[in-house]
Amino acid sequence: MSTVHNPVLPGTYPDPSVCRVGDEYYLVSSTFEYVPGLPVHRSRDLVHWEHVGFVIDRPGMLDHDGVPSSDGLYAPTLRHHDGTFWLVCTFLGQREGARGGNFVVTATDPAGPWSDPVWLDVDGIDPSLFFDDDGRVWAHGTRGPASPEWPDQTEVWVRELDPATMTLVWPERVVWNGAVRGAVWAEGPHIYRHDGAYYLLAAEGGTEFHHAVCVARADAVTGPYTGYAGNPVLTHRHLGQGCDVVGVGHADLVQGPDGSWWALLLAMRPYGGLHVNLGRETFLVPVEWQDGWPVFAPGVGRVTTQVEVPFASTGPLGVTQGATSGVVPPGDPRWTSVRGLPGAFATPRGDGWDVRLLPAAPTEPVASAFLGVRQQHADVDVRATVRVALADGEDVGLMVRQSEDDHVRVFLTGGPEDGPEGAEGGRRVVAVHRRGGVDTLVGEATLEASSGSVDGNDAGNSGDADDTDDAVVLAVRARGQDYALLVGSPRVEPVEVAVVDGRALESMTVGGFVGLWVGVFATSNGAPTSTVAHVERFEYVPAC
Ligand code: 6LW
Repeated sequence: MSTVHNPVLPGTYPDPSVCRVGDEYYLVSSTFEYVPGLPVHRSRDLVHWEHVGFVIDRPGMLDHDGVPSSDGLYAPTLRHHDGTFWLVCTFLGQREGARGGNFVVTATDPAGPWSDPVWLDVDGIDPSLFFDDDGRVWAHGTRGPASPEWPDQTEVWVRELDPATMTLVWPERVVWNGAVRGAVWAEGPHIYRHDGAYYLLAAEGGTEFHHAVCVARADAVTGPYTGYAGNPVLTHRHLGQGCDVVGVGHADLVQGPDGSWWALLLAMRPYGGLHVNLGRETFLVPVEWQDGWPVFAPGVGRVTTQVEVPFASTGPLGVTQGATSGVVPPGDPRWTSVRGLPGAFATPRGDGWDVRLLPAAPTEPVASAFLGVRQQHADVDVRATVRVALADGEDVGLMVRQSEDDHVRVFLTGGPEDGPEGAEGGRRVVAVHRRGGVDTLVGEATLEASSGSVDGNDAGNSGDADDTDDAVVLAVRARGQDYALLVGSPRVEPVEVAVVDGRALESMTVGGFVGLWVGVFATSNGAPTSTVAHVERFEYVPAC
């Protein structure tokens, strides 16, 4: 018996969907406005997950420009049938005139390449596929409202998909609208066949504190489905806000290598109160069939941060599992940008990147120059060394990002005295906390170019090493809900410019579906520019 750590994918990896092919498992999760989109992970034991590729990784597959934060790619389902991987997903919030809605893509290798999206003629979110024994394909998904007097409840539909034409075939059947009258948001539906019956697993209660997993059973794939008297089969809402794991739901089922049953699902680990800076993470939970119904976490009844997995290997955890510490090199699968692929503005150089400033600012819902990684640990140090000669009005720095409207930035800003000739009066570093779309200056510092020393107005201390290099080190030190923003140089240990309360950044406070990302941003704030920032040694170092 082997005890492993849960979540098996820490940080923002929500709405997990998993399928088994021989000895291997493949898992996908939602990525919203972040690209490349829909990471694919592979495992042999459901515990150790290795990133193998992305589903949405080519320019032109989807147009994320203008997609609001926490819209974009929602709740993919991954299935394998007859040598082909199938993925259905929702793409939300696109600009008027751009394509969106529910789509299907296929691949023979889940690492890619994936086909271009084929759009399905159906509203709503959270599509899924079920392949019947006789080769028929049954699409299902959720949409709302189920009825006018019940506006927050959604309903689950089932329709056949013709795989030859990739079109949905009538008739449609509505098979589910929640286990309990008054429940909200029946979503994340998946149909399975087990012991001759069809099972519909669906979340409800909303993807926050009241999240739950429910199940219904039918003799035919199109129903009628009868809800289990013991619903919900899993929730943590009754455990209260002090529980170490909250918001349990959106499960997908799979059989382990030994034939046992497991669920991959999303949940959150709050800290500093009911605050979920790490987002909705992927957890592993044992499932047992008893009297024709699934029992989640038998004998325990809840999702734990340690789980017994008899077949778990002892191999190292993957990079995206938060197991590595140090420089995040180009090519690392953790790198993501916002609404546009990294290649649109960044080129690998050494252990870092040349980042071309874009006129788009990180405060706009468009593709801006942001290159970052998920925050996967409550206590973490992130730092990067930046070399750049900025023109007036240009900014390059680090950002702890929830969205364009809610984030913190610590950055070098180009003033009249900056620029290629160097700074007479020093270079300005500014710390800004943006709340609800409004910037507030929370700290400032001046870097003496000739000495490398830091004179911070908030920090109350300054470095004084001799350093003629113009490199600047920007850093974020997260300790629970305290996010310190720091500035220094390669020779002078960074000093604090400001400390921001992380509770003001996470989704329970500001809304949205994602955890935090930490990364580099580079903007000319609307002006034409040819400035390139060299970003070296971007480090992500968990502090415990
Ligand atoms: C997703 C829905 C949900 O579409 O959150 O947890 C939404 N459930 O099923 C976005 O991730």
